[in-house]
Amino acid sequence: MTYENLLVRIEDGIAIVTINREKALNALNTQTMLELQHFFGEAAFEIENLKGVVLTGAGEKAFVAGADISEFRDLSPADGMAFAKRGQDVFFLIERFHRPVVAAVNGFALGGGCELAMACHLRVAGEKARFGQPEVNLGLIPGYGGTQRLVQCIGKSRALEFMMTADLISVSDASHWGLVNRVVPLGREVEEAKALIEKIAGKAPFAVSRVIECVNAYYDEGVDGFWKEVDAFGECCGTEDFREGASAFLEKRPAQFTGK
Ligand code: CO8
Repeated sequence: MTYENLLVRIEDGIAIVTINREKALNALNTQTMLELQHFFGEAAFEIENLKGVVLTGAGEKAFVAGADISEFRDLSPADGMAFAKRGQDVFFLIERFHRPVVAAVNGFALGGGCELAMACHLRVAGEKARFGQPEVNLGLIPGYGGTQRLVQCIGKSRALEFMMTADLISVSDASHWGLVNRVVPLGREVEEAKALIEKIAGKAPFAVSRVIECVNAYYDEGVDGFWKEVDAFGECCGTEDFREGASAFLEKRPAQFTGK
């Protein structure tokens, strides 16, 4: 698939994916969602020795200012459901991706943009980033998983206030509330996100993928996360990287993980 709205480059084994619709503040239109679906569902699996993905927005103003409002003025209830479901499915691909996905939030992360950042495993935000779920201003609610992931990220009380008031919050509040992992100087978002992925890439990749899976299991209805952990722990014990990690510790040397 040739991308119109995503720029993808690989640096040191890390995919930097930039949503490139600067004039519309990187709003998520249908084409962009299809491209994200293709990248996280197919293309990323073809990148050899991928350490992780940094997701960011083009320009200095916005990470993503939401779903593209021009596309949904005339949605019927059935269309709205289909729109929301399709978006949620794309974001699940990100949340369940086997390598770390870090949002480098370089400006406004509003509506679907805030939801996209929350679907990533980690969030690194620049000092001028602003977060908001302003859908009630449009007569809507978040539709890409925001009502659920916000509660997971910041708790029910703050999530309700955030969504019902539609207030935009500063990066310091977002950090205080636990919505972002790191606040970094303006312009450093991508580099710091890459540094975080580099750090994780020094660990055993299979174990990291199982951490992601088990943490996600906590939120999966009908899944016993404790059992999932037992299962994944056993799987890790069957890897060469486990032998290497334990041997390296006992031999007082750095571990050399191979991903096997
Ligand atoms: N969709 C489409 N275009 C947008 C969007 C958007 N979300 N945000 C900004 N733009 C466009 C503007 O229309 C403008 O275009 P143009 O230059 O052609 O007029 C351009 O980007 C620049 O924007 P502004 O002139 O408004 O820039 P300002 O600096 O004055 O304001 C803001 C910046 C505060 C970010 C302002 O643009 C804004 O409030 N944007 C909308 C934010 C918003 O409401 N986001 C939520 C959208 S709804 C959503 O995300 C729901 C997700 C779930 C959907 C489920 C399926 C239905």
